[in-house]
Amino acid sequence: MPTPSMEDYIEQIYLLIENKGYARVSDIAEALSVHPSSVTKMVQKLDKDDYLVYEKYRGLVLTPKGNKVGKRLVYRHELLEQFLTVIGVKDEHIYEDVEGIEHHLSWDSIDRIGDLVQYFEEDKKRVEELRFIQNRSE
Ligand SMILES: [Mn+2]
Repeated sequence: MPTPSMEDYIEQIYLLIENKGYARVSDIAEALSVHPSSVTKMVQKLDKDDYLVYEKYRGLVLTPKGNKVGKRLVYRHELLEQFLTVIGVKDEHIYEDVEGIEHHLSWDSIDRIGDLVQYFEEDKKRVEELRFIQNRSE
């Protein structure tokens, strides 16, 4: 199991490769607001644990294991953003709150939150009912 910090790196590397086609140490450092030397250290660890390989000309490439984990982590992040949005959390809090909780929930909780998001998405009246309660108690 990757640690929370490893998860942050795998998630960002996956996103960079998906959006730009490659992930450079400098891009990862910028995305995570850390020093490039920390990135190099973590990349070595992730290489050792078989999440990625460092190839001389292509740079960082996720292994099938790294790719699978990265996809799951990005899904989890997006699901939690949807969840906070549907329950009415203000946009300005969403990203930071997701970053704060995403590593600390079991996949059981993630899947149950997924059920709840689906419950609200299947019938928009349910969202309106929730907003009604929220406005009433304000
Ligand atoms: Mn995240």
